Amino acid sequence: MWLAFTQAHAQAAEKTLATCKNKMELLKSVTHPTEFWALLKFQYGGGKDHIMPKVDESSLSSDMKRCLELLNLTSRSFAAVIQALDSELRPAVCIFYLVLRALDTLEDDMSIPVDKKTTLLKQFYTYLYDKDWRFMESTEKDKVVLEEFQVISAEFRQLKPVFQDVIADIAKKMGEGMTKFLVDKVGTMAQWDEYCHYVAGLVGIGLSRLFSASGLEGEEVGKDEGLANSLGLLLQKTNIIRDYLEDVRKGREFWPKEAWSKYTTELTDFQMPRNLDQAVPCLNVLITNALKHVPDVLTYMSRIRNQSVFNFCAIPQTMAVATLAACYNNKAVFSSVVKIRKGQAVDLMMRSNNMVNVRSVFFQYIGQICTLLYSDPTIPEGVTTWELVADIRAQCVEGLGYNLDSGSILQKTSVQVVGVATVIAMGIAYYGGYFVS
Ligand code: D3A
Repeated sequence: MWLAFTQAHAQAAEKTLATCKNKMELLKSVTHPTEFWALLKFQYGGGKDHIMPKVDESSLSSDMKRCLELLNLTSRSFAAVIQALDSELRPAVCIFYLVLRALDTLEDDMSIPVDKKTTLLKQFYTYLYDKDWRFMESTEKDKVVLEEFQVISAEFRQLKPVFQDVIADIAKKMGEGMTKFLVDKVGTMAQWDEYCHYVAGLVGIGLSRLFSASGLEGEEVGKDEGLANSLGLLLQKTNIIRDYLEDVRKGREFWPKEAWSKYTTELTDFQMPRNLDQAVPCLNVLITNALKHVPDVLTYMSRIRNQSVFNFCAIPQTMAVATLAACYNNKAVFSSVVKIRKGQAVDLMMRSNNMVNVRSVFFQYIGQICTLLYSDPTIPEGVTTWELVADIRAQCVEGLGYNLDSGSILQKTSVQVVGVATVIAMGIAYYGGYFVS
């Protein structure tokens, strides 16, 4: 009774807090009409239920229910997107996510000596078949996934063998790969790609294989590892760029030395206001490098046929491109964490539902970088960025023209004319000397 009373109060307090938070978010977006409208539609117009439908959990085993709770504990927003996947994929992706979260928690835990951690990471995939394995010594925020690993591994063993094989194979390769970067930091740009491949590219590859194995996507999606890898690299590089401050404060370095050593002798120096003139060009170089994965992402997304898989893949990608646009040439990366507004995030979620909308999101946010470059020709490293963003925008527009379902020649032609005109204008501005690094 007492418990019920306090639980009811806690729930009421949580609801009130959430309502206040929602109102605050609405206020933040009040000067951005599209976002304001998106927030209203999402909260009150059924948008939320459309993207994140409520799932009936009554038929699930108690272990699976606990896995869903763990998923919600470790990533509330992502949990909703995973639960919106069609039923064949939902449990497999949920377990894959928790297994990866456990591996990641081991990798991040600085309290585990390197020798012990190396063994744990390399052996990790075998623990999926060991009903007794769990790890009680972690000091990390998400340690619960290691402490309750028996529940996760029990559900793993309930999955279809084809799903089990994909998850175990990726966990094996990822654990092995992570050990290469336990002592040595990321040096060259090639090593940056290699590190991001182990921690996120392999996720893209594994998920793509799960999509195909479920029958919801064709074989091609699971077989093209290059494209799937690019999805992971764009996400991981975006996180690494955005989280500069948080990481250096925790004594971690994920920015590649080959890039930052051209501007400073210590990566930590970028935090100091007097070094911003060196920090920002390096930031721009890394963002340009991350944006190189965008063409692959567009090709990958254009192959996805199932609506729930499409939303699941597109939401993180549109958010990543919006984050990169917010970080570009932005000194704030070195003094705080640059985040997109909730209104913006909701607008992105609602527009991550088909290829035409995804292309228009990419076009818009890459356009934000173009506008910056256009308005300030002295932006450091701007010329290389310019060449790339012009290409990406052309690809977005080209795709838009050919994917318009209504198919009127006039419509397609007008989109192409606007696209070509934009690219020509960019070219004239560039070669006319408006952009100098
Ligand atoms: C590359 O992995 C994919 C993917 O490949 C085909 C498809 C969808 C999602 C992911 C990927 C992912 O997305 C998250 C991520 C970043 C780095 C690794 N991952 C990852 C780990 C495990 C799985 C899938 Cl199963 C992106 C992410 O975590 N977020 C946080 C929540 C955000 C979206 C981005 C949503 C929000 O509301 O803020």
